[in-house]
Amino acid sequence: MARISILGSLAMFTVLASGATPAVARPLVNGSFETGVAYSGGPNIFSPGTPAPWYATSFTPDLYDNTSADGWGIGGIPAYDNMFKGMVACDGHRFIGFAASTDFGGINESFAQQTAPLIPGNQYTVSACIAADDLGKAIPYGGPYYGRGEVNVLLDGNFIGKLTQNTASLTWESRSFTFIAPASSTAVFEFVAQLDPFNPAPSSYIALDDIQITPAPGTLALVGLAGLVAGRRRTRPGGGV
Ligand SMILES: [Ca+2]
Repeated sequence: MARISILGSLAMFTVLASGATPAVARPLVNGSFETGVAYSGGPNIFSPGTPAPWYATSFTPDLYDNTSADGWGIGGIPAYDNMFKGMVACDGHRFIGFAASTDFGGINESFAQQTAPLIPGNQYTVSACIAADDLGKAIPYGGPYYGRGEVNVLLDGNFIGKLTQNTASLTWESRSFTFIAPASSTAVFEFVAQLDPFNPAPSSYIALDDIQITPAPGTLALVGLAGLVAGRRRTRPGGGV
């Protein structure tokens, strides 16, 4: 009986693991900003350029579009002294730019998205391409931006991790961190521009692209196996299965 039970458990485990595949799909969408209208009336620095399901949560993040079809082109933002001029998207042809500045009393531009539900207790990795234009541009618009700022990532308003600052100007670099999904969450992820933590002129204009939230490989399998072990332990006192 015991042998049959173990085999049955393994079979059930396999079914659970394969049947639950859709639940571990990546919850975030449009993390590369490739789809959706950013500027219905043409690029405007006073309007947020966050294509759905992204939305701005503070001031007006800017969308860049290397095709110039919907956003600031490869020439950069003219009013910002050609901010990110010549910058090719890290992935696809669009990316977002946003600022942290000591000007205007201090601003931290930000944007957010409510993703598909998270699985409580599961580990996820947040990753992105990050870049900074630290050439001292956009003086009338919160500049000059000399910093290489960071990006704080919030889940439901709570800090879960940081995309750390660049080590070079105008260069895409990969950043990531992991977090454990809480027991309860509305799955609202917010990305908030931060000042350069080390530069005495800390105002920073930062770009992000290819944002991904990826379930950790094997996390579900571990959860399933733990559940089966717990289940077997519970059955033992009941009489020999
Ligand atoms: Ca992109």
